[in-house]
This record gives sequence, structure tokens and C-alpha cells, in this order.
Amino acid sequence: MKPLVVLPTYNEAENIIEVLELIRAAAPEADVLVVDDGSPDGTGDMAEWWGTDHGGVRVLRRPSKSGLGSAYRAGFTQGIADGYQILIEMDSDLQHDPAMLPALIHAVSDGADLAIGSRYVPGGQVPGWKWSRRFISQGGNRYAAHVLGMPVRDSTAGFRAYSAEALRKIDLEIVKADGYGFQIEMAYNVSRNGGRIVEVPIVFSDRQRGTSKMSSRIVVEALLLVTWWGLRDRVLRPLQGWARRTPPVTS
Ligand SMILES: Nc1nc2c(ncn2[C@@H]2O[C@H](COP(=O)(O)OP(=O)(O)OP(=O)(O)O)[C@@H](O)[C@H]2O)c(=O)[nH]1
Ligand SMILES: [Mg+2]
Repeated sequence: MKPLVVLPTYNEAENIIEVLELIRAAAPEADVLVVDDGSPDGTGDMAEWWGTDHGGVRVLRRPSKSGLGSAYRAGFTQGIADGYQILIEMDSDLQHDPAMLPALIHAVSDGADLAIGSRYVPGGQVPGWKWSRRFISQGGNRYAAHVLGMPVRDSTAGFRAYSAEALRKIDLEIVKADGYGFQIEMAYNVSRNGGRIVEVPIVFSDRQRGTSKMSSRIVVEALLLVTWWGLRDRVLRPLQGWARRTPPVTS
């Protein structure tokens, strides 16, 4: 099964070359599609130069910063059209250790529809996080699992591999969320389609170079969306079904 690593980038000039080198060393069979949103620091050009020298790297250039979820949707659509059988999500800031790529690829080759690099299964770690950040992240994950009835410990994690078959069953046009919400929405879609999700323990380290694009808007978006999906699928839809099955009272 041929894997494609989709790397979204926005101003990652300080990281991109090292990331590409480490991916090639860890998973030489994988190609890379960099989805760059017009990074003013020249990340897109650097990736293209590296690809010209080493092969196996393409750059999908978009004119302006349009969000992480939208970058992955574009990358997956391209990768599926190009015939890749495993599509991998990975950050370009070295918080996701490329050395874990073989484990994720192996899990999908072995039959999983989605393999999540998980911080919250035994062996997973977030060294350097203050207890408060861990509490919010783990609490958010528990809330999502509970509200959506989805037995996944780390559905917000962004280091993961999908089978192309599982992605083809998802209408990417109607996936709207962007950050953590996007990760949860994709896992939820795989789970609702009957897909097999496995979690592989990873160590998620802090960003060493470059700046974060994370914002509180992304956290709020995820919280509101999870609450809405839970209401829609576990309260409103069952109620509609019940109303349809109940014959009208005639007197
Ligand atoms: N193409 C594209 N890439 C993005 C966008 N926003 C973020 N990224 C990339 O997505 C990856 C994750 O973004 P980060 O800002 O590191 O988010 P994070 O890892 O959740 O947050 P930190 O822990 O603070 O680093 C990085 O490779 C970014 O360059 C965007 O709008 N478009
Ligand atoms: Mg990051």
C-alpha cells in the first residue's frame, strides 16, 4: 500500500527541511504532499527545492491561509485522485516524531481504517505540558468520546493515518471544522461508517521553532461542534425516528 504524507504548512521555514529529511529517513517508501498556504517566509519554495533534489515531494500551493482542516481536505482529495492507498496527517513543526510513521503505516496496512497517534493510551506522553493544559486536552477528549459515543482516547490528535478506502466513504466537501474539530469530525465519520480505529502511543513534544497558529477560536469551535453532533445524532434523530414509528392518535 503506497503511503502519502500530507504536510500542511504556514510559515514553517525553520522546520520544513528537517521534517522532510526525517520523513524520508523513517519512511522512504512514502511520498509527501506539502499543502502550503502562501507562506510569506518561503516554506513552499523550500519544500519544492528539496523535492527537486530528492524526489517524492510535491507542493500544493494555495493563495492564502485557509485553515488546517481545509488544507487536509485539499491534500486528501489530491492524494486519493493520485491513487495513494494510505493518507497520513502530520504537522510540519516536529511535534510529531517522523520515527512513528512506520507504526501508523503498519497499522493501516494491517487492516485499520484509521490509526491515531495517541497521547492518551498507555505509552503515550505529553512531556513538558503543565497539568492545566493536559487537563483541558484530556477533558475535551473525554467529553467528545462521551457525547459522541466513540471509544477513542485521543480524537483531537493530528498525527494519524487513514486508509484511502475509509476516506472515500467520507464526503470531504461537507466536513467543515478546522482545527481540533476537524480531527474529531474525521474520526467520528470513520467510526459512524463502521471503520476500525486503532490508537498507537506517541510522544507529543513541544514546538521548538517557529510560531503556533493555534487559537482559542479553534477550541471553542470543537466544543460547540461536538455538542451539536451529539444532540443531532443521539437525541434529535432518535426522536424523529420514534415520532415516525408512533402512529398518530385518532379519536
Ligand atoms: N496550509 C496550512 N497549514 C496550517 C494552517 N494553520 C496551521 N497550519 C500548519 O498545521 C500544523 C499545525 O499547526 P500548529 O500551529 O503547530 O498547531 P498545534 O500543533 O496544534 O499547536 P502548537 O502546539 O501550539 O504548535 C503546522 O504544520 C502548521 O504550519 C493553515 O491555515 N494552512
Ligand atoms: Mg504545532
